[in-house]
Amino acid sequence: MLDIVSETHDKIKSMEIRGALNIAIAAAESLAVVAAEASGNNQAVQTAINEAGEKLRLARPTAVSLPNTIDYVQYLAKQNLDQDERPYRGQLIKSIASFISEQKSTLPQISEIGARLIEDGDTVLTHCNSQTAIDIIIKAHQNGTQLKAFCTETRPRHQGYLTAGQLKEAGVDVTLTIDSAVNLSLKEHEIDKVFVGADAVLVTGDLINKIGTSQVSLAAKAQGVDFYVGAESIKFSPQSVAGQVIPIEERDRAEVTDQLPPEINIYNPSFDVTDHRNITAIITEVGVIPPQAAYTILKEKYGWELK
Ligand code: RI2
Repeated sequence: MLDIVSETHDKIKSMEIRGALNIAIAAAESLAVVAAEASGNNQAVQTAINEAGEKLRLARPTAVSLPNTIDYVQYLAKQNLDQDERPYRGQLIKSIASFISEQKSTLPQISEIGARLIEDGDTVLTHCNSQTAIDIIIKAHQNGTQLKAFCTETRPRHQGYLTAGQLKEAGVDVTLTIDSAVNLSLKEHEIDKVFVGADAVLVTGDLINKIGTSQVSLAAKAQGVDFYVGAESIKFSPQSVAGQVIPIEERDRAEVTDQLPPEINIYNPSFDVTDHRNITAIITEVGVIPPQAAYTILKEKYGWELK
């Protein structure tokens, strides 16, 4: 196994590389290196891609951008195996490169579309550290929309600190609050809209995202606050069409505390499921859709896989 594959696996697992889109891009980049460096004939290249993909797949279980990327590259590697070696390898590397640039282009497209949902005078709230949600808020600010932002601390890894820093750096008026103050913040600070990212969007339109997202959605629903999800199509789950359940990652107890004796049980789930009925709309690179239309995106983008 090439070093880059083990390194990428370890960086995703330890969350040095994190955020669902970043994970997808990093996996595709390391598979491109495998395609370029594997020795032997086309069959050997395909085997190397398959093995590397299976290793990367184990890094984290919940964000479907990772298996979607691996499945797609493995699908590409299966094509044209009977071609001469040079065109086969060249085409494979080129196709992975165009997949990567397509993924990179989705962020500006979503921020452009999402920013139109923020109006002058709005106060918005975001949870965790989603580049997609952050870019929507920053784009609205750059467009000249007068807005204020709230972000949650996001226990246990405090990824909200990163969000606060990124929004501040972009010149956004940002306030950080503790996770348990979301309900009060929505009311006391007259928050108009919530924007979050996605680790997986299911065929039902339900959302899997950082732990606490579902509670934010419940509070937003109770107070009539719009709840938007920014999600590239790479985060939609074709496996969910077949009824497959996405595992919720549980992480180390030390993320929560190392102050308690080991006989005290700790439950540290990294994600939760937000019911589609609490979601106003999902902002994708192909437009804003109601959560119930998730299957349309899946059919359009994953026809190759759903067949
Ligand atoms: P972007 C993150 O998971 C958060 O749950 C975030 O909302 C989601 O990925 C999407 O992130 P983690 O990797 O792709 O921090 O929008 O566990 O950056």
